[in-house]
Amino acid sequence: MRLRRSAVAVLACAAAPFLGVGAAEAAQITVVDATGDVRVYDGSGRPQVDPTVTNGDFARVNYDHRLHKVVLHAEYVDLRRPGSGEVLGFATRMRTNEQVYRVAYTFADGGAPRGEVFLEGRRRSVRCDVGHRIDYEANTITMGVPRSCISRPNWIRFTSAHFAFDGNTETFDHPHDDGPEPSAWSSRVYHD
Ligand SMILES: [Ca+2]
Repeated sequence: MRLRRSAVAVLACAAAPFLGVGAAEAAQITVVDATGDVRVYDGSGRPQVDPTVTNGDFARVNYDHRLHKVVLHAEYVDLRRPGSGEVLGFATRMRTNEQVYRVAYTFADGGAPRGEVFLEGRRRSVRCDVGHRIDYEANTITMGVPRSCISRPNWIRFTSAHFAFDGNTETFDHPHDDGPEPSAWSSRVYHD
C-alpha cells in the first residue's frame, strides 16, 4: 500500500534509539507537549521548527493501559482533514516488560479521511482488531489496541509521532521531547 509505505518511511526517519526515563507505576499517563513546536522538512537541510504550523501539533497524548485494551488518545492544536495529495499519520510505538514491540498506526489521506489503522511488530504486520477514530472537529485521534495483541503485558512504555505530508513538505511532531530526532519514551504504564 503506497500510503502506508510512505508513512512508515517517514516515521522511520523520525525514530531513533530510545532514551530511558524513570519508571513509575500508573494505569495511564498523559504527556503534555509544547505547542508551536512542529518541525518542517522541505527536502533540504534539517527539519526546522515553524511556530506558525498548527496542523498536527500535539498538545497532549494520553496512554491508558486498561485491563482489556490500550487506548492511545492524541489531542492536537489543529487537525486538518487531508486534501487531495495530502497524508497524515499518527503512530505510537509500544514496548513491554516481555520485550514485545508493537507499533499502532493511523493513516489518512484526501481519498480516505476517516483513515485506516494497522498494527505491526518488528518488520511484520500483526493481525489484530484495532479500533480508531479521527475527529477533525475535536482535533483528536484515538486508537484502541486489544491488550491480547500485545501479549497482555505487565507494563508498557510508549512513544509517539505525528506527521503530515502535502507532496512537497513534511511536518512532524513528537510529544515526548523537542529534539530533531525524537527519541524519548514514557515511563512504565501498568494496567488497571
Ligand atoms: Ca506540539
